[in-house]
Amino acid sequence: MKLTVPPMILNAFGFSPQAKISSLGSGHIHQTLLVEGDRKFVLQRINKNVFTKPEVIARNNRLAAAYLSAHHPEYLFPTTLPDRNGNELVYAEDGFPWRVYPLIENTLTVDFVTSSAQAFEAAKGFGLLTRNLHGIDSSTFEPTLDRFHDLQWRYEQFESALANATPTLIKQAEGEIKRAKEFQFLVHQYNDLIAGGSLLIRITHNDTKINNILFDKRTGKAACVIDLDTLMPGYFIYDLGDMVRTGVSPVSEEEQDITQISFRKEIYDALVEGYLSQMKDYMSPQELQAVPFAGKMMTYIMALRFLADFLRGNTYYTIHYPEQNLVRARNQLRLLQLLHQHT
Ligand code: GN1
Ligand code: MG
Repeated sequence: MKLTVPPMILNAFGFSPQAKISSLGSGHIHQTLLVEGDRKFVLQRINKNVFTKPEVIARNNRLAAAYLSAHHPEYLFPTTLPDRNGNELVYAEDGFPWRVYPLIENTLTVDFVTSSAQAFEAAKGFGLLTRNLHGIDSSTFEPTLDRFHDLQWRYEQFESALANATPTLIKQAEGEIKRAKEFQFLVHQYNDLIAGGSLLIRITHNDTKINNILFDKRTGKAACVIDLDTLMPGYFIYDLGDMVRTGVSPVSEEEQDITQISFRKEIYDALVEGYLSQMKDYMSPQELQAVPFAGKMMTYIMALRFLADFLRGNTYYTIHYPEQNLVRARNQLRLLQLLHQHT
C-alpha cells in the first residue's frame, strides 16, 4: 500500500519535504518507512486500530531503556528520537501516531532462517534481551495488547468466531476447524502450566520472528532486537515458541503448498541452544521442562488466530487474496502436527 506522510509529521520530526522516503521491512501491522536525508531514519506509523494504547508501548520501552542503560550500558536497545517538542509520538490529523528511530547502520534483516548458526544467533539475541531485563520489576509494565499470547483466550476467540461465522466460510474451513479442535488439549496443558505457577513472569519480546533481529552485516552476529511494541510481561515459552514457529520450517507461514513444510531438527536444536545459552541460568527446572511445549503452543495460537480471522471475514491481518488467512491457518496446523511428532 502506498502511504504518503502528512506534511505535519515530516515537519514535526524536522524532515525536509524533499527527503527520499521508501518502504521498509515486512511487518503485517504498522507502516514502516525509510527516510533518507543527510542521515537515515526509520519512520513508523503505528496502527492504532491494533495497538490502541500507543502511550503504553512508549512507556514500557522507556522503562526498559532506563533499566538497560543503568545495568547493561553496553547493550544496544533501540529508542525513539523525540520530535521538535520532545514528543516520542506525534499524532497526525487522522489520530494515528508516528514515531522515529535512528536507522542502525551496517545491519540487515533476514526473513528466513537458512542455517543453524543464524538460528543460534537469533535465539541468543532474543534470550539476551530477557536476560538483561532480569531483575526489572515487571509489575511496572503494562500489557500493550491484553492477553496477547493467552492460549485459553485465543481458543475462546476462535470458538466465538466459529459461532458467528457464515455457513459458507465454515464449509470452506471445515478441515482446518476440525484439526484445530483436535489440538485443544494444548489449551489444557497451557492452563495447567500457568495455574501451577511453573513459569516465571518476565519481560518478553512476544514477536520473535527472525526478521525482528538486526544482524551485523560483517560478523553475522545479532546486533539488536527490533519491533518492541509487545515488550511486556510474559513467559519464556512465548519467545522461544515463536522462534520455533517461525524458524523451524524451511518455508514461511505464507506457504500454500504444505508439503514444503518440514521440521528441521538442526534448526530446532540451534534455536533452543541459542536461547538457553543466555537464559538457562535464570530458568527453573520446571521452565526447562516446558521447553518442548513452547513451539507447539505458539504455533497453535497462530493457527487459531489466522483461522478465527478468516471466519470473522479478515478483520485483523492484512491479506492479498481472500483465502490467505485460511492458507496460513492450514500451514500452521501442518507445522503443529510436525512439532507434535518431533518435540
Ligand atoms: C503480526 O506485524 P508482524 O508481522 O510483526 C502479529 C504477530 C504474529 C505475526 C504473524 C501485534 O506481527 O503476533 O505472530 O503477525 N502481531 C500482532 O505473521 O498481532
Ligand atoms: Mg516485525
